[in-house]
Amino acid sequence: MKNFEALLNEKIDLLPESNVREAMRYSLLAGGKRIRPSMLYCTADGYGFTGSKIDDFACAIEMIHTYSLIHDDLPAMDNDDLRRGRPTCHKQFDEATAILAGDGLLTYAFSMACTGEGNSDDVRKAAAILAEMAGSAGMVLGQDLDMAEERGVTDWDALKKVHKYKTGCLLSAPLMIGAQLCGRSRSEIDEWHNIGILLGLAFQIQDDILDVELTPEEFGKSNSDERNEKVTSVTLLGRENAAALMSELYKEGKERTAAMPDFDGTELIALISSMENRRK
Ligand code: GRG
Repeated sequence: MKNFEALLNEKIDLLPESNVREAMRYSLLAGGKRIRPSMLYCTADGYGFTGSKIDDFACAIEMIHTYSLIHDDLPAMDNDDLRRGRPTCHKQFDEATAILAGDGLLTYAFSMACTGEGNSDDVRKAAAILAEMAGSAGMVLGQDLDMAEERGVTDWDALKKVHKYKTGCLLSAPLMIGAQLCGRSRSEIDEWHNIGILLGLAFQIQDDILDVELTPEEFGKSNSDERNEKVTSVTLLGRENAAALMSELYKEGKERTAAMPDFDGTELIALISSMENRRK
């Protein structure tokens, strides 16, 4: 991960010079935590696998994540001003450029996943996993449910479903893709999917807690939940119960990671522990 920032920058450099390219670079290189690519590197490492296809997918996942943040911040969605400690893409550039920057990152991600070293069946299947987890059976569905939730869903089961798709799917993707690139079985990939959904729920609950505990400056993003009168795990369960559930979910995620066959979970479990301790 040491050179990951440089790698992302090099990938952007390969695109033709343009305003939209610089908007893509602006949001991509604004200092995110890089949790999803880290999860992919740790998963591949746990299976003893290296190779440039891991780098391609790591960049692809981070680009898709960044596109989702850019679009989520738009006035038509959460209408936020601050992201990763800086003005959001549409504030720094303009709305049209921010939409295009998101589109550019999303499409470039699939170009990277599908080109470069190797064209094996595992690479094709890994690209299909990425599409499923990011698209309208995954994160996009979650965003749609989230907007419907603003129009009236108020119970915990409905909110859990939002988080499963909106947050969980893009945390499942690196685990599933890592396993797929290592040629693991469908049943193991399904278990990684489940582990990612658990971790996604824990991560989202933590986000809800941090959203009320931290100032926007400390958190690096606008606290728009309250402004948008959003139902969250904290408003539905209370802060203490939410925190207890978060810890339980992280614990289960680590236990199920440790139980994966032929997998050395040391690095991934350490990463999950660092996620659990995050304060931004
Ligand atoms: C617009 C299709 C579309 C989807 C948007 C990602 C998303 C879905 C919305 C962003 C708001 C949100 C609370 C998402 C839940 C996932 C989450 C906590 C994202 C933030 O991820 P971090 O903390 O961010 O990894 P950094 O900036 O560190 O990369």
